[in-house]
Amino acid sequence: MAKRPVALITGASTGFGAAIATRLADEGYDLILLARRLEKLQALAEQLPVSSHLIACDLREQEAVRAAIAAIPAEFADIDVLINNAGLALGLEPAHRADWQDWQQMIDTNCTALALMTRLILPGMVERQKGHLVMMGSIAGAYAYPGGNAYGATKAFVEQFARNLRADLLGTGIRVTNIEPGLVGGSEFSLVRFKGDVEKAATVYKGANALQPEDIAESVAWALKQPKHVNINSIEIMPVSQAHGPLAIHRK
Ligand code: 8X3
Repeated sequence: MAKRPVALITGASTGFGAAIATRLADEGYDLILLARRLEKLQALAEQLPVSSHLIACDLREQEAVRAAIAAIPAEFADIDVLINNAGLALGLEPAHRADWQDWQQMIDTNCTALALMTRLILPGMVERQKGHLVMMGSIAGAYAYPGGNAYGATKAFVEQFARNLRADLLGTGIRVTNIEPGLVGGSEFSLVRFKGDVEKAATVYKGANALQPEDIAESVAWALKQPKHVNINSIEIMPVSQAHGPLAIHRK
């Protein structure tokens, strides 16, 4: 029997990550699921009808990440797809009032950890001359909004990193796609952003008919299943209820 392709998904325990895991299991992938919370990963893996290897670690602990990647069992080691999904937004304060620790954590997770995962997984893909890197960007990487400050900047890093990877990987057959979602409910995104304030988080989605994590998983699955000569550079996706705003002008 042909070996099933392997996808490694970061931030796999909830939200986009869990939806992508579920969708890729349907698409015939075996899975490496990485997140901080082992119980959540176990609960997810139990529901999926595929082989999975679980990695419980904090992506900001670089030595632990390196060790976990080096210890991936042989049957999962030839990774076909890396879904760099883990990331977070913290706070919506204007830059001069923002919490420095929040900025640090977003940069460490959204930029540094994403770059480290890419750097660790890429050599094997290049050796095998195949693979697909999927980055979880955001519309916040392209469009400014009040309070988006460091979060949007981390996603701009992701967008340009994906473009530059394509430049480096030309001729290798490896594909790179940046997914750029707008408003998506049904995940812990706003709960994390507002530090557990359930009411504030719910307000973000009220009456908006926001996208759901399954919509993002659908975009990922579509990009992955394009013919091998097709690279989807980016997918910007919003709910119908969301649109770009006008540029702001302050008048006296
Ligand atoms: C999530 C989209 O608009 O909340 O990355 O920044 S937004």
